[in-house]
Amino acid sequence: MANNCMDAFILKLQDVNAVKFGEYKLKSGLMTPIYIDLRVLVSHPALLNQVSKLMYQRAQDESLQFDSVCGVPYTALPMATIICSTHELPMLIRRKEAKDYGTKRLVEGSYKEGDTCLIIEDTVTSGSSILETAEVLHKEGLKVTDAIVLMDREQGAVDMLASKGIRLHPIISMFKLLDVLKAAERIDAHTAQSVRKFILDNNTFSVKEENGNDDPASKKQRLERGLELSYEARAKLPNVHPLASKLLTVMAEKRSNLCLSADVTSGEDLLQLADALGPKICVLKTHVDILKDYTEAFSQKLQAVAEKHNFLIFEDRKFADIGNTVKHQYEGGLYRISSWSHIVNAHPVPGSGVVRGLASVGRSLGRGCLLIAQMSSQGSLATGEYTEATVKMAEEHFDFVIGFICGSKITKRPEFIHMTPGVRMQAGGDVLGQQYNTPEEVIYNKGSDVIIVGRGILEASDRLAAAEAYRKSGWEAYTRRTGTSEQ
Ligand code: S5P
Repeated sequence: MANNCMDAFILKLQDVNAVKFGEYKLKSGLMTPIYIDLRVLVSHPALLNQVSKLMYQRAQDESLQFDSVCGVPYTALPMATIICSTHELPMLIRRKEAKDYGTKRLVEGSYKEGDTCLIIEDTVTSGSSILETAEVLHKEGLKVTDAIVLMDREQGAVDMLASKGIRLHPIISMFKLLDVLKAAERIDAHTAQSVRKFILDNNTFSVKEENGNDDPASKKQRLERGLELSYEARAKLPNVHPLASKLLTVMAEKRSNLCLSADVTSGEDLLQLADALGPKICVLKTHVDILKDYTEAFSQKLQAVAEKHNFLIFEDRKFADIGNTVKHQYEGGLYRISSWSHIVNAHPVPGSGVVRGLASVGRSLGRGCLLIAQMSSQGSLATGEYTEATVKMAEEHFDFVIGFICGSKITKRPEFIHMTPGVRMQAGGDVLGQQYNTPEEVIYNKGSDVIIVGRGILEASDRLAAAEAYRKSGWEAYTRRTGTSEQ
């Protein structure tokens, strides 16, 4: 939906009193300065139709696969009904209590074990109502991978449900709602600010549970940025790609979010570097086409060093052609990249064919791809809508895309890994347009996951000491950001 249509829709919700400001009690007992009451929508059929249309559209946009739809009782029941009736989809009804006569079923409708059910909800705070419904469906042998909600109060539901293996797709978020109402002068700046503060101060998802630490000082900062799961917790998410899971596990085990950009020009130098610095890194990044003496024996030795030191190999090939061409470039030629590199990257500029071409070679080998969503170089064209479209492309190909090359965190989805180049202890740049940020800035402030460091280490007189300094700096920024403690 275009932005102005969405804005008009939000204003209509307020017109029918579905958004109220004042002092209201939430299901949890907590008092809130804003209350979303979508029960009134049954009295406004045109609006109810519009909600159902938005929800179905979202399912289409996300290419969600499901066998049936279930609305969380009661407010979302008519929404699910309209979606299912309009598109002739099977619906399930979850009873709140089993009848004490007849079949005593908790879920009405026909289904078979292993079917996937899409959950529809009107508003979420913590996500507990969706979880309750999902648990009832699970007991019946159904799978729940996704839920669509009209209004997300942004108080922890996305992260809580993600930790349970359910992706939540909100149509409107609290902050968006506040922005629209304020821009239309329906609320004043003070009200918008006090609601924002309330939301940030009242995140319902316990960080303690996930990370074993609940330091309130850093908690506020984490909440402001969107809650953070530890690398270990992310490695265990049900929808995480096996290679991303492996990388997150390596990072946690080695206490390293450092990727060495091994930009040297001889194979022998590269192998020595990999062996010497291997213990400090989670990924070793190569540009195989700058080696003057590449041989297949080199790639075999590199794989042996990677196994010895437990790091992943990332060939920074930056594929950028049509699917059929990149398929050959990835699989064949002199380098046969797919045979030795765990990770490759691609520019999304050709459209999704580039990912599909690479995936046709790499998926069955368990390889993964990073999409280049932003670049560190001055004047890069990869910004704004291009970056947003890149995230969407990644979401559509999450069976092969494991994350992004980017300057900062660009998606809240914890399954994706953000890797950032242009990192040096001293911010600045080079004469050819490279721009540098510090590890602290990239990991702590910009919320990225992995620092990619080349010359910061390669030009140091003691490369091992430099690698350790970058590892330590990146790791400390991560532990501070997530509230996990450095032991
Ligand atoms: O936007 C980017 C993307 C990449 S992958 N900017 C980059 O600098 N890179 C790569 O990261 C670049 O090709 C080089 O290998 C490394 C940065 O090297 P450094 O020496 O400037 O740290």
